[in-house]
Amino acid sequence: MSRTVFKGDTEYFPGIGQIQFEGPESDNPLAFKAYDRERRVAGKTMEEHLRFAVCYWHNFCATGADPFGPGTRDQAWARSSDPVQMARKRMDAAFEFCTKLNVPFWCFHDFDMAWEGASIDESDANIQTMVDLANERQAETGMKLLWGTANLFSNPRYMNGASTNPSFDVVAYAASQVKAALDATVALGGQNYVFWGGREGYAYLQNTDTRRELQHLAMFLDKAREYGRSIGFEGTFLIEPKPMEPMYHQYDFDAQTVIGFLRHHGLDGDFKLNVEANHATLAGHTFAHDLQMGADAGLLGSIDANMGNPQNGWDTDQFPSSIYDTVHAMMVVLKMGGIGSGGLNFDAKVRRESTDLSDMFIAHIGGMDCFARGLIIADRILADQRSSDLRDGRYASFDSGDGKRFENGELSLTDLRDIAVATGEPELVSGKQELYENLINDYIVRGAS
Ligand code: XUL
Ligand code: CO
Repeated sequence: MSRTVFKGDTEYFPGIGQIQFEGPESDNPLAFKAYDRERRVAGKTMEEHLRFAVCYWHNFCATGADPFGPGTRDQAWARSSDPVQMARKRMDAAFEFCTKLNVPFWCFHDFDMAWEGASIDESDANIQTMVDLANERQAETGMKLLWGTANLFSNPRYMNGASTNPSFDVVAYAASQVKAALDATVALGGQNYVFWGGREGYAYLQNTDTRRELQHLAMFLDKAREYGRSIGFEGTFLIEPKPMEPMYHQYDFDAQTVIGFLRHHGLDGDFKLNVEANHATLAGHTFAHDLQMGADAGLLGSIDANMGNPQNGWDTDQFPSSIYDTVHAMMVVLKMGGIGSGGLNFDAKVRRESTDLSDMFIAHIGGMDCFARGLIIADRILADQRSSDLRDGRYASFDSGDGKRFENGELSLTDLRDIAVATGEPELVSGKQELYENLINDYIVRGAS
């Protein structure tokens, strides 16, 4: 279903209509070359597979400021000294942008959608005002909420963490924000709720009781789950791993760390992972690695789609432009049977130097086409018998006989020794990595038409 383009009092992206699919031969920078919403791939439309979302913070709040200089973007919706007016304009700009791009979903933090008041009650009222407006906008346009979250990292009170803060007062304050953000997410029909533990970690080990902080984190998540379920939230809670930045060391380091934590604390029935590409690479993994760890555990819930810069280790949050990476990502997603109620949220920002309003469209179109190509190519690779033979064939010795008995736990260490003695030196079997790499490149070069 197509979204109705939102028309407010002001048009914030004049001269740009709803983005259309024009195909691979088009040279129109404001058209999709590969993302054809209704095209069916592996039994579903592209829109159903990819479930794209636009994020509020990088597009409608950030200005392009960096530690060395101020913002570079001239955004008409940000020209107001009154926070109420500004929040309303921002929401109009967001719904105009999302519906012109024709993505099905959006995502927000409490205080990028609304603004923080002088007290908790005031903040809650501000959020309520914006939730009411967002509900109207969703009804008018057909947009849906992929997830909501609370910003528990920007306010100075969270400098030592939110739920892992050494001060109980801060933990309680963080809870007030999560409660309001959960209420907002439910009111907007959000399908997921995200926890990114930005400052849940530490800067210095000797002044930190890591054991206690991790217990507090688990307790906090448990209470959020309890509250969410009590108000009728039926969606998935998501933890977004990231190893560092802003903290020196963050607790939700990577997919495997979070999986172990969730299982240890009995949270894995309600919580899954929101894997972000640039966070996986910051942890020293590939994007596909963290996706695979999540998928193997049955805990891959959603994706923050972006990419880092290979020349440095920062979280540069660039738009995905590597087809090689999206092919590998979509192979994981297709093999696990789809992303479920999650989606692909572009947690990405245009470069500080990209100052035209149209650059936001161009960036999203590029990211969407990149994942659409990844989807089509991944589906073709998986349909090629050689790709499964290459992998499954390597484990064939476990499919029957003693290998199968080992998998079933029927062989002791002594049994294994006896088998080794009888068999002698194992044969060397090639891993065929280069053959697999060539196969993938062959499909990438053939394109996604
Ligand atoms: C920060 C980040 C966040 C989360 C939501 O690196 O990725 O924007 O996605 O808090
Ligand atoms: Co993110």
